[in-house]
Amino acid sequence: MPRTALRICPLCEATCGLTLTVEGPRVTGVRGDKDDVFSHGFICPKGASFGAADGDPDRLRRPLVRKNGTLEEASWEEAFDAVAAGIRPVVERYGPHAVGVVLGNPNVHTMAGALYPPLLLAGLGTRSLFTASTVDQMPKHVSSGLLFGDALAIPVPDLDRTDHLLMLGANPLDSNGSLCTAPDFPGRLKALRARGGTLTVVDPRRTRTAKLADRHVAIRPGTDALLLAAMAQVLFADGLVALGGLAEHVTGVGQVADAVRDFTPEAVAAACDVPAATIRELARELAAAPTAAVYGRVGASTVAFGTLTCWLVDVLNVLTGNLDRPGGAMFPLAATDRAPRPAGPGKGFALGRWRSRASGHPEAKGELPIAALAEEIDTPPRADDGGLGASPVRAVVAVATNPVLSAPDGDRLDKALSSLDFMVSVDPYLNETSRHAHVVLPPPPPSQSAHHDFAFNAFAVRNQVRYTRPAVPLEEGRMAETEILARLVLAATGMHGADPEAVDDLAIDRTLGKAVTEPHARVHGRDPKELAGLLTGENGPERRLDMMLRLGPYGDGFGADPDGLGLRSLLDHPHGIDLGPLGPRIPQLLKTRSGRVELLPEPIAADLPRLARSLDADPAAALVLVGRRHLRSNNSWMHNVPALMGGSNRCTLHVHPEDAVRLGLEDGAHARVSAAGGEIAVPVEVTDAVRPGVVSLPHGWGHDRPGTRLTVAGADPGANVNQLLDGTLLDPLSGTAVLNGFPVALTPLTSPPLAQTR
Ligand SMILES: Nc1nc2c(c(=O)[nH]1)N[C@H]1C(S)=C(S)[C@@H](COP(=O)(O)OP(=O)(O)OC[C@H]3O[C@@H](n4cnc5c(=O)[nH]c(N)nc54)[C@H](O)[C@@H]3O)O[C@H]1N2
Ligand SMILES: Nc1nc2c(c(=O)[nH]1)N[C@H]1C(S)=C(S)[C@@H](COP(=O)(O)OP(=O)(O)OC[C@H]3O[C@@H](n4cnc5c(=O)[nH]c(N)nc54)[C@H](O)[C@@H]3O)O[C@H]1N2
Ligand code: SF4
Ligand SMILES: [Mo]
Repeated sequence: MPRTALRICPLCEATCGLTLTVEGPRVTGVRGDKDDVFSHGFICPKGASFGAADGDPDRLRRPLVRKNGTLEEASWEEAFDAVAAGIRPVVERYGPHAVGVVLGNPNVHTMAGALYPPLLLAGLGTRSLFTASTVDQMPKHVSSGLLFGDALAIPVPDLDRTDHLLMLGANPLDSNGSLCTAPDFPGRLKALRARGGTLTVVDPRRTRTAKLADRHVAIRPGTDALLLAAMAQVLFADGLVALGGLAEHVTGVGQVADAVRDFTPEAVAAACDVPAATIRELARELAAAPTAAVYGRVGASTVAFGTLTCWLVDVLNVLTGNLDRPGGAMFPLAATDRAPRPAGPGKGFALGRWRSRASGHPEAKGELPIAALAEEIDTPPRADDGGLGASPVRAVVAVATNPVLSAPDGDRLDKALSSLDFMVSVDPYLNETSRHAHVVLPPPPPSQSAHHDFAFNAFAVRNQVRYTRPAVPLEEGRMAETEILARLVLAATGMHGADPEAVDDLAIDRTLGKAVTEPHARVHGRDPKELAGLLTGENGPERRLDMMLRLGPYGDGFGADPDGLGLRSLLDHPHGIDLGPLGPRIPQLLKTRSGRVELLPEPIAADLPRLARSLDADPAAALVLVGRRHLRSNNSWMHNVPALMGGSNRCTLHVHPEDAVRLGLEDGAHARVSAAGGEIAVPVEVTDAVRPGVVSLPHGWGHDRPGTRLTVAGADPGANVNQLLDGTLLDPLSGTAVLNGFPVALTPLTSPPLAQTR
């Protein structure tokens, strides 16, 4: 008999509630959960294929262990024995930093990914951490760290109440939103316009989002920082700066005025290819709107001036008095966040506490650039020590990551990974990256995992909380991903064989032990053992969720507020609990040394001359490439779901008709694209959806490497855009790869390539 079960969708940041139809172990139907307190029944085509993705026959069911060079199915016991035997000797011989930890995007979509990697890193003591953040949002973390003293304090547009939204480098109609969790983003944008608000989209492509907007500004890629600096200049010059209630909590406004003085609209217009009059209008509209929010995403982040752009986004929010007020850019408060502490100075945010070995890249938020992972493996030991010891990375722990496709220069990384002493991948697929592992530990499909959004509730446009237990019981022979990661922590840190619940107990002891010492905490002075004994839940992860909820801002404080939240409340409300619209959080949220918003932090000021120098370049000289996402895609790992493939979801190069004529390229024919890191051959699609001088290619393709098990993806592999990059082009403050707006050259190919040139 079919039954239904609820599951929060893990396939993008919108976190829609799904109602699954389940027959035996299979998900046979998917609908939007109309009772979900946040998504109200919304579902997109990707969510609708949850069942197909969940039941993909290529998903691994058993661990794989390399024996005599080939990966073979093995028992879990054998697999973890191999992990312990592989990692410990590397730690003992070369030191902890010789173990690289690589964490990919799906970690923010699983409970396991939120709960265990911090323990793995602490237990290993390694500083060799590489994550998807440095091909994504690290510039925003750095900007927030410097401005607010907290790299995780990222304001989101108050989408449902704002009168004016200025969006740069984001295409939520296809991505469904990012660092702005909002189920039915398209509907919310339509509602904004229906209530008389305005939407401006800045994007070199006329995206589906741009088509919905009141105004589309087709900027030249990589120049948003100039545009935003000029808008700030106009606000100062026209006397439009009005911080409102924020004024007493902000320092450095005068310094920002000085810093942007020369970035007049006239000075930047040619570089941005946006008329000076338009830039003035954008600034004046922003200042005049009753409430407004500036929001930038991937196209404003993975660019040469990523951190400056992200900083300027919030500078404009501050200067117009829109930061932290309803209808502006606000800070969510998630149920598992730490309860707000009293306002006052904090520890601030430091950059560059250690450096990568090969190129000396400074760490940011404890991470090294993932673009430098290959060279951290293949560069010989050196005496020059930036704080990581002399040894290169010799072992890799990879969780939910496919950097061979998602990071620059996959060919070099491919070789580097195959040279490691040891590699373990926690991944459901044997793909371009996991094929190099000595051990592959496959998590169960999402229907068999519990879910709570530790990450995305902190970026949600409405405060709410939801939890779903596994929709389908764990199949025989499978292991929950939480248990896989707990055992991995034990195996990697010299405690192989201990009870995995010990890992959760350790986390609980540490957190409660600290909480009871904090003077403002509601559990101050209580006995941590007593508190631990009060926790409920069927397993370690549930008890940890219960603990975080009870200590959190809406929690019961372990009895202090009997009406407050705990795990029990979530189980009693399977469609979630609405915690209301976003509220002001300044000054309590600020953790800078001054206790204020520090509007012109020193590292930002030091990077501004580089921005000024960019004005000297000939803006029209180069043809540049930008990315794009398709509604039915998800980075590199969903090309194996037949229902999502085909149609317009293809790896084609968008070329403007004028450029096509100039370069002799024809629609449907192939072109060779070359750049610093290599060259690829791709079919051309001539379209005026890209502006002249810009071509666009999606990422996550290039499924043509041997030794993978991706039947559907392998049949239509596409080409890996990141092969065009050599890994040296980074935003210097954040170590984030420049994936948008880098120069390329195109030549027509007379016949389609037989195989990709690598
Ligand atoms: N050129 C270019 N490159 C880009 C981008 C771009 O815009 N342009 N975007 C960048 C961005 S924003 C990101 S976030 C990165 C993403 O890059 P990655 O972090 O590498 O993420 P994915 O490519 O999505 O690969 C995810 C891996 O996790 C596995 N996986 C899926 N579900 C689970 C699960 O439940 N548990 C575990 N353990 N594993 C799972 C998949 O099989 C796959 O191997 O790519 C970046 N690369
Ligand atoms: N369907 C689908 N949804 C996804 C994903 C997916 O792969 N597929 N990936 C998920 C992930 S990991 C993330 S991080 C989010 C990303 O979410 P978004 O940031 O909304 O995603 P993108 O579609 O990459 O939008 C970036 C836009 O920036 C534009 N752009 C490029 N360069 C510039 C520039 O210099 N200036 C300006 N102003 N614009 C520029 C591009 O043309 C593009 O339209 O999406 C998530 N959701
Ligand atoms: S919008 Fe995102 S979360 Fe919602 S159904 Fe689609 S993929 Fe899932
Ligand atoms: Mo991302």
